[in-house]
This record gives sequence, C-alpha cells and structure tokens, in this order.
Amino acid sequence: MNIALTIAGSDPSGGAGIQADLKVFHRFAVYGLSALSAATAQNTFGVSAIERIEGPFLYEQLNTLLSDLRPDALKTGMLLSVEAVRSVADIVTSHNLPNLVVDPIILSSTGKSLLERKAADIMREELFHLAKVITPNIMEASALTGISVSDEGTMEEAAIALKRFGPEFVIITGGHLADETLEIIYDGKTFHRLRGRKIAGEFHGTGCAFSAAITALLAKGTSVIDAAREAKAFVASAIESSLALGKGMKLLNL
Ligand code: PXL
Repeated sequence: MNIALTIAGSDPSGGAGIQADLKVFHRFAVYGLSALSAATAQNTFGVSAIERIEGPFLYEQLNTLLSDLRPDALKTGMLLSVEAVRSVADIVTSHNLPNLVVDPIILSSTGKSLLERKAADIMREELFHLAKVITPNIMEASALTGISVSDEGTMEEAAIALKRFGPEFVIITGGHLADETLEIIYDGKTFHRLRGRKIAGEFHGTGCAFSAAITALLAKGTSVIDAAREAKAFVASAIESSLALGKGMKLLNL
C-alpha cells in the first residue's frame, strides 16, 4: 500500500487540517501518516484559539516516524511558526523525501492567522524549493507575491513569480474567484488551466482536501497534471454533497 504523510494543524471539526487530510488519504486508498504542527480550537463558525507545537517536538515526531516508515508523498498544511517551517525543511532534506506538496496556509476560512508573518517569508525562501508542488489559493498567492491576484491574468503573473522560489509546479487555486473556479498549473514553461462550475456557498476545508488529494495521487504515482484534475473533481463532488452538520459553514463530505 502506498503511504502519504500530512504535517498539519488539528481542526477538531474535521473539516480541514490533519483530520480532513487523513480522511482524504483513506478515500484514495493510501495509508495515512500524520505529524501535528499546531492545534486549534474551532467549530463551523471559526477558530477561537491556537496552541503551538514547538519546532523541536515537531522535528522529533517526524524523525521518529521516518526512521521507520517512508512516505511516497507528503504535504504540509498549517505550520504556524518559523521553527515548524524549518523543522519540515530539515526533515525533507535529511530524509530525502520525494513528492512534497506545500499548501501554504496563511489564514483560516474566517480570517484567523495560521502562519506568522516571518514564517511566510521563511516558507517561501526555505521550503518552496524542496516542493514538487505548491498550492496557494488566490489570497495566499497575493500575500506571498505582493501581486493583487483576482483574475486569470494576475493568477498567471503570480504563478510565474512563485515559480522563481524553486518548486517544480505551482498550482494557484481559484475557487474564490467571482463566477467560475479556475486552477492555473505552471511548470516554468507551460500553463494548464482547469475550469469548473462555481457552487454557491461557503465551504470549509476545500484547500486542504485539494492538496491532500494531490498528495495521495502523487503517492500512487500519478502525474501532477492528472493528480490536479482528479483532485479538483474529488473536491467538487465533496462540495456538492457537503453537510450542514454545524450551524456555521458547511463541512465537506470527505
Ligand atoms: O483551511 C485551512 C486550515 C488548515 N488547517 C487547520 C485549520 C484551517 C482552517 O481553519 O484550522 C488546522
């Protein structure tokens, strides 16, 4: 069985974070490993508090796990601190881990900061170049490039700017665009575009599910373009069957 690892924060609602990632890995029949990089207190209305996991303890979780098990692919989600970003970069390098997917989570769906300012700079400088794929949404692409990303043209501009930090592929997700969904995939030469129908409503965890699905598919040997296409279809179907289990945002049916 192929193995995927998620390094992410805990979302007790199960809509995003490490819980959602593990559900997605299971859906793709990939064995899921996990290491916790932060903890949140949250429900379907949002995040009320965040607790840190110190960098050395994240490093210890990963080093212990990886001295025994070897993932075929891994992803990062909420990393929060400079120390966590550096622990991941160290581990990916020292264990020579393939198929790193960096989902550069900066804000929660309701606007809470999940990555400290300095940590975003360090992620861009020290983690992106180790990645097979980075998957910022348009808000994250804006914050990471200083470009105000709002349409296809500015998504392409931001993809070019982000590619310079060294990832093999940049995928900018445009589920937050006004009237369609559009993913731009850039490998330094060619742009691929995945277009979809926009489904009305606010959904929690779409970015996590998308990057987790890509990670699971890379673990199984799928190419990045095919993985992105399949991940998009998976998320669209999870949105279509999303669940109003709480009183706030709908939860993806993962
Ligand atoms: O959706 C981004 C996200 C990722 N990881 C954790 C989160 C959230 C959003 O709230 O809580 C742990």
